[in-house]
Amino acid sequence: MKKIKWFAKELSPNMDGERVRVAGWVVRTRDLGKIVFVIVRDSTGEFQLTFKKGVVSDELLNIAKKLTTASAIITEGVIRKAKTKFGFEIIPEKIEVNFSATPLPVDIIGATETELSKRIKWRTLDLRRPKAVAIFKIRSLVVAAIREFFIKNNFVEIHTPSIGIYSAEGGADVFEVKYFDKKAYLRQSPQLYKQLLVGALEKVFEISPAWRAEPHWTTRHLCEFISVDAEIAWINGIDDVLDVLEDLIIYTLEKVRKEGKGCFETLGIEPPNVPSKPFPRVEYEDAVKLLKKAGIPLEGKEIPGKGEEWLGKHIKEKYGTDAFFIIHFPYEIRPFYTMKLEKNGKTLTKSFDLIYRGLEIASGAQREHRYDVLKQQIVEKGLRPEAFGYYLEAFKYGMPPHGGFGLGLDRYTARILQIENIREVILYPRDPLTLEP
Ligand code: AMO
Repeated sequence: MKKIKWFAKELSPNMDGERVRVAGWVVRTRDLGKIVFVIVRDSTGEFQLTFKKGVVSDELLNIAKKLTTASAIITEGVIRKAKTKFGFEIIPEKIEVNFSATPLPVDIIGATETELSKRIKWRTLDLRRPKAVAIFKIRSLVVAAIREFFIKNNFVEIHTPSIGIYSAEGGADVFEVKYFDKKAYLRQSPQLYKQLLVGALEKVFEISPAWRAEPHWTTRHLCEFISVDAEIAWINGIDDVLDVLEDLIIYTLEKVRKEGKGCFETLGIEPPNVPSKPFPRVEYEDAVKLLKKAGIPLEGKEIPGKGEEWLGKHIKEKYGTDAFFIIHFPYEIRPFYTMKLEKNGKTLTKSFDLIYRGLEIASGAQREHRYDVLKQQIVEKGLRPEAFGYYLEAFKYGMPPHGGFGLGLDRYTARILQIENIREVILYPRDPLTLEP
């Protein structure tokens, strides 16, 4: 590939005398009359341009004097060893500038951070801060690790429709879209399609957006998120799925620790520890008992965010680990496609949630693969079998026992980075009030 420019992190004093093409955004200028120093930042670091009267043309010196913070600048020049904090400077021979307006709507230089909602509005500018860059480099690394893990383990990457007529996770929080003269929905997850595909491809994964019309305001729910979905055929029970999810978490955290070192340093935080297998498993009923004792009420039968947080601390104290599973949720609070588990006279499910650093980051189950039982469960949940058309019909033709999980990429990344609000790790978050930019 042709080199368009040198990145800041590639430059060094050892390149003394070399001609380079560099580019970035002006951080600040220091004008001493006959000499102007300009600090420039790109997505990898900073360097200094030195404009000295007599060394550079007067035309270049005059442009340097007018540079505003955040102006885009491309320079061709020569590297010289110098007593700067970089150990070198660049003497420009040619520059090209796209001047930035002033004042800037967000602070990209100072120590103070502009409030989040404003920074998101001005994301392009916000991303010129090294800390913001570090967040999205880690996010990119997490996705790379996830994809690498699945491919290494013989999963097939799939792309399934975002628009359809099925509502997989329950009707209330689904976005309706106009599809020519029909009513359609934005998918809440690729759930039903990944199940259909595991009926032939055996091990599949998808990394794609999902939409939930969640009207509530929290730091962990958004209307659009990236779901990492996996589905596996021929399983013997949820243990086979938990095993894959454990390996996925370990693989990603190991890679992030190794390759994300510089980013964690920029952010001033410790890279995450890698939990060891097996992650503790807590029965839903035991989790509920613990929460009751701690005085934390449930939301119906659902474990609330506060409960996950409390359980996270409890498990950390007891087992010293950041990750654990809650297993066997009641059938009442799991979707129709989940396989039931009759236990102690109660109808539970072969399901689980993965809690990491006090937050549910993934959820999954063994699915019901027997046509008659599946159809019955659709009816039990108050849904119409006809509404599931070809999805349901496919189960007449030899579906294997299968199971899988959906992992929220945004929540996982936020927790790796010890960030409370998932909006910080999403470039352009969508919540009930935010459609732009
Ligand atoms: P569930 O609805 O629990 O399960 O979602 C799976 C994971 O996706 C993330 N998540 C969200 N992230 C941000 N904002 C939201 N509004 C949001 N909703 C969910 C969470 C959650 O753990 N089909 C099943 C998965 C499966 O069984 O395979 C499903 O969608 O991290």
